[in-house]
Amino acid sequence: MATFTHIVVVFVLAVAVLLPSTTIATDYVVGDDSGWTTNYDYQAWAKGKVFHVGDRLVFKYPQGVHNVFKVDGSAFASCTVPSPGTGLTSGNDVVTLMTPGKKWYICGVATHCADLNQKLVINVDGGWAAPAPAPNSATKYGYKSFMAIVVLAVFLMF
Ligand SMILES: [Cu+2]
Repeated sequence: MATFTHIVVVFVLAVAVLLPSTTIATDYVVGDDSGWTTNYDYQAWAKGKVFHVGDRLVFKYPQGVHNVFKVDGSAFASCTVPSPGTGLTSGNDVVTLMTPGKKWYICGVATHCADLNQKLVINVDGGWAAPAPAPNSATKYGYKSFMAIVVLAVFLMF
C-alpha cells in the first residue's frame, strides 16, 4: 500500500518545485494610497522598488477623471498621447509586466502629463518569473535541480 503515500509525496514535491516560479509575482498599486493622480511624484514612488517580469501594476483612479497610456520614451518625454481607444480607462487598470526593460505610462487627460506630472517610468528586471529563459535564471534552475534530486531521492526510498 505504498502507492497512495508515494503519489501524495510526489505530488507535494512537484508543487514545491513549481511554486517558486508562479507565486512570487507582486501587485504594485501605483502611488499607493494616492493612486493614479496629478501632482504626485511617481519617480519617488518607483525609486527603490524592483519590478520583475510577472509583477503587476494597478492604476487606481476615479473612472473618467484619468486614464493610462503605455508609451515609448520619446512620447513619455513630450507627453504625446496615443490615439484614443488604445488607453486603459476602467479606473482599476491592471498591467502585467511581460518583458524586461523600461516601461513608460502617462495620463492622456488634458495636460495632466505635461503640466501636472502624471507620468510613470519604471525599469523591469528580467526575473525568475519570466516565461522565457532570462539572463539571471541560474538560481531558478539551481533550485529546480536541487528539488529534482530530492524527488529522485524520495522515489528511491520507496
Ligand atoms: Cu490624469
